[in-house]
Amino acid sequence: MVKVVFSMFLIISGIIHPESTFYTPATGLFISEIGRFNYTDGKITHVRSLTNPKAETVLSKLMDPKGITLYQNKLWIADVKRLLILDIRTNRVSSIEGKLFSPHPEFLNDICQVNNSIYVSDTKKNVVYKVKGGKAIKTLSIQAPNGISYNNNTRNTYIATFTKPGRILQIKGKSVKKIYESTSISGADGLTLWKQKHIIFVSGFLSGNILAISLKDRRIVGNIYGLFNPADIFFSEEQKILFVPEMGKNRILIYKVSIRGS
Ligand SMILES: [Ca+2]
Ligand SMILES: [Ca+2]
Repeated sequence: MVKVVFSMFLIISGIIHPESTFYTPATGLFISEIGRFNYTDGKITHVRSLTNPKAETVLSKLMDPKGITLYQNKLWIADVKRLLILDIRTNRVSSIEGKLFSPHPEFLNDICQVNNSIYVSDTKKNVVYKVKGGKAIKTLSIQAPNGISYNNNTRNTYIATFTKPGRILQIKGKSVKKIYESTSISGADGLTLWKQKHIIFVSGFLSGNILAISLKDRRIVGNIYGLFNPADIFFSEEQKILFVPEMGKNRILIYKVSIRGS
């Protein structure tokens, strides 16, 4: 039986209420920082190198930024009721404001690229939007959607729900299938794939843990316990590193991930 093993690699502290992480070896690590809730002190922090980590602010005066993703050299940021789009080469910023959403957004949470468009979950509105041509239109109705992740090999979209018990849904076209539901994960938040190994990682914001689940037989193949509000996790398949924004402890935990057995 396969077992996923996590070993601590690096801790980046002094990040105030981090929600989401995005990393590539070429760009380094981006982090969304909420700061204080309901104050416009949110920001995007960039850590260029993991071997010599220094936190630099690349965008400030946001409200409570959450999900981030890089698409076409632009960092897409879900900031409560609008999307911000930061060109990481020019630092130019544009936005898609709430009035361009149908229906009007309440609590935008996570973002991911699905083919040539961007999908955004809204945890309070119970919808997932599809962004195209500068507008965001409802594409799915789902209870409390939080983390969203796309597998471009299998064309499945995965959504974690911020519910008790937590759930993982698998979506293809208009078909929504519940593939995991358990009290061992509560308030599911981030979701990230290890495509090559058919493994999905999910964080429990309320249960304070991370599970690695096999997509083949839906068994738990690894876990991390004892976390304080882990939010939107990110797995770098190239580097086999898992990034965990531990919101309740104002830090990012970074683990090397390996697999035992077959
Ligand atoms: Ca804030
Ligand atoms: Ca989230």
